[in-house]
Amino acid sequence: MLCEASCGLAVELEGSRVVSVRGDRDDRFSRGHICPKAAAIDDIRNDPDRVTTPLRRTASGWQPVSWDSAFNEASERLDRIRQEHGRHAIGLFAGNPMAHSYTGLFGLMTLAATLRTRSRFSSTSTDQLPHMLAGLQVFGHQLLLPVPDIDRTRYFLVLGANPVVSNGSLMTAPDITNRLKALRGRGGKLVVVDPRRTETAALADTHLAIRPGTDALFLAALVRTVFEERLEAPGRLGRFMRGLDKVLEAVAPYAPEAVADATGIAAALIRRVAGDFARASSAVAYGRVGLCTQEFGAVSAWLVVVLNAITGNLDRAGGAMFTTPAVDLVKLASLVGHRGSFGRYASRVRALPEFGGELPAAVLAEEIETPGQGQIRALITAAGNPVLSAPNGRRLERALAGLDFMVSVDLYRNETTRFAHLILPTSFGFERDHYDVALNALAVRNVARYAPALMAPAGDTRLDWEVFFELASRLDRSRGGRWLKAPVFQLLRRLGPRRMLDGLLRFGAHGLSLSELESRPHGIDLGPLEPRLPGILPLGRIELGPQLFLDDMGRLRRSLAAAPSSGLAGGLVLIGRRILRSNNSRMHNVRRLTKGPVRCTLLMNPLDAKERGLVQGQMVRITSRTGEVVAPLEVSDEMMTGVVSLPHGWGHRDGVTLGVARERAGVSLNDLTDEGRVDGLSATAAFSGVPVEVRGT
Ligand SMILES: Nc1nc2c(c(=O)[nH]1)N[C@H]1C(S)=C(S)[C@@H](COP(=O)(O)OP(=O)(O)OC[C@H]3O[C@@H](n4cnc5c(=O)[nH]c(N)nc54)[C@H](O)[C@@H]3O)O[C@H]1N2
Ligand SMILES: Nc1nc2c(c(=O)[nH]1)N[C@H]1C(S)=C(S)[C@@H](COP(=O)(O)OP(=O)(O)OC[C@H]3O[C@@H](n4cnc5c(=O)[nH]c(N)nc54)[C@H](O)[C@@H]3O)O[C@H]1N2
Ligand SMILES: [Mo]
Repeated sequence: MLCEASCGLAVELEGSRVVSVRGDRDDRFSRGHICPKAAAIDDIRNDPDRVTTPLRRTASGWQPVSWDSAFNEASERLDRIRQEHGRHAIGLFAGNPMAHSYTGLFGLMTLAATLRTRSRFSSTSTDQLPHMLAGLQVFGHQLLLPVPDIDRTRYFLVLGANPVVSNGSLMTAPDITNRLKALRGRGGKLVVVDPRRTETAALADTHLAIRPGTDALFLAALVRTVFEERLEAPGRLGRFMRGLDKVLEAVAPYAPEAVADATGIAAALIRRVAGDFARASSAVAYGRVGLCTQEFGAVSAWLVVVLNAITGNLDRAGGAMFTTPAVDLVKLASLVGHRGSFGRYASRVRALPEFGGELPAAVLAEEIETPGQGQIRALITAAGNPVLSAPNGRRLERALAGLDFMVSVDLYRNETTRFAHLILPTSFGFERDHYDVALNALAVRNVARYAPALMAPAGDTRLDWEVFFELASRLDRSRGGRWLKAPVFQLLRRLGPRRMLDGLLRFGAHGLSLSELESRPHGIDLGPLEPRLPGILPLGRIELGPQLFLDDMGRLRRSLAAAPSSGLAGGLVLIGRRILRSNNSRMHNVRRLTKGPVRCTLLMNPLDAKERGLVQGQMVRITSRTGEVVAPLEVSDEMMTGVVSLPHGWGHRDGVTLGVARERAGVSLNDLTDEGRVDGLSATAAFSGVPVEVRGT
């Protein structure tokens, strides 16, 4: 519902009032586990600051308006802008919560299809895009994302992820901590590669502190070492793999000795990890946000796949496996010939590449600001808060203020939606039924669970999909009803999301139905992950050395040549972190979660603090190319020297209606991140490794 672990909840109701939310002990997948965020679902639902009626921004403040007049105004103004400036003048930004609502996704797809704009954005390009690009290029589909089989592996190599806090990502695994403990309990090894000794690293056999942004060098050295020591053993899938020779050539410059200084990891350690990984009876490398959001994010994501593949750990128990989901989006998309896309066109101002019909979030501000044909003049945000979640939020904020028209489909008047002319408030949590189309397909076991809506949408709110559908229909109508004639939308309109879901379940590999799922509220365990290759490969082959990635290795070589020879050049670089009692920017108005110690602090190694004459608890000024913030300092040897960390999603500003969040507003990491720093291949925001200065105040 709001988190990727998708734990089963037991909700006790009195009428339509929620009395308690607990972990569902009978749940077939999560077995009773939950984290503090589960109980907060109902706090958000009942939050007095929540917007529960459509709001219109006027010269004299925000006024409630009827849905009909809101829809009329939105569709008329959007339509006028489209007529005057063309369809690309309307932008659409979809945030992370949409990935957690199947009905919302259906609605969003419909709206996007009606708008037919190139100015589409989402949190994908601040998150998992590198993995999707690797999936598209290597396996032939952007949604073919292998999941680490953590319950059976003997060696788990984690790069740039902190699942003990994040609850796992692109790896749906409730109660991850116990799963990691079980891995060690059966004699397996956990190795964590992270500039910070995280909560996950604290559970590991080995923590390797890596210089931010250098994972591609480290991974290339691992791959090279596997070849050099003749440990490569692709196994049964070898005959479907292409390009192994090109990979070998591409990693040639990266001997462990050549990357040790730049990565901060000793050559002997790199050799040991390569040897142990390749020799383990099963092993899996896994990288997440820290791996993706850096200047070599795509190459890093690709090398993770390569490492798993050449050691025979792709598609085998204990390795990197594909799920057999009850709703199979890959199969469905392949059926209509849709595998995903990359670089079909480029952004107008900076010429960064399209991915899956979207442009990178890093160009949103400039596309709004820069005059010319295709300039974005109107924006729809759908469950997104890019002012806090996209790089250089301050610039974006100024850009939003200059839009001709903006409409936000959201729960709150927050840092982003306060710039909207209209806020269209939607349902949340228990107010809508739930089947996790995306996350059941990324779970460490094959599972399926459906939860019915427990109550009607609060106040005058509507279901997300209804709002998107209505907006799409009105915009389409003014265009003569052309776009929504496509069979899939006709079907959606006729059947509604629930029956559509039922159809998808029946069409899926397990032939389930919605009524079957409804009769089993604790979910259905469809067993451990099974080998699926080559059967599900759209092109019948594994392209281990896609030209796109090979070409980008030239850039990596140049970065190595330019790297300071002794690791540190004296300056500090900034990375992000996540906090258990928080979820991006959207849970800070829940007192149950924000009480206790102040969590929006800058972490710094004691040596760096001493060198600057800084002490625990004092306020420090952090400056980057794009901005400056002041935050309390937390001195901690968790951090490697030369690296500081600030959590993202904070910095609740004036003009928002978030009473609780404002009490402890914190500062926004993305006032410091730089929209100019992107992964040179995928254009994912490179949040990691921003050069900063830190001084006392
Ligand atoms: N409690 C909580 N849970 C969440 C979220 C949340 O905000 N709060 N957000 C949800 C979302 S949207 C997602 S996508 C997932 C993300 O899930 P994860 O990726 O597991 O979460 P992060 O904590 O961002 O982990 C990234 C790690 O990368 C490290 N890192 C930073 N730069 C580098 C680098 O250059 N190299 C390496 N190797 N490591 C680096 C950071 O120190 C951090 O420990 O979490 C989800 N779950
Ligand atoms: N520096 C840095 N920046 C990052 C990251 C990082 O690690 N470091 N992580 C990135 C990642 S992984 C992600 S996914 C993005 C997340 O970025 P966003 O998706 O932009 O941010 P969220 O905080 O998840 O904001 C969600 C918005 O949706 C609203 N909302 C919540 N639930 C619903 C709902 O059910 N319906 C509707 N209509 N609205 C809803 C909330 O009020 C909020 O406005 O942030 C990215 N930004
Ligand atoms: Mo994310």
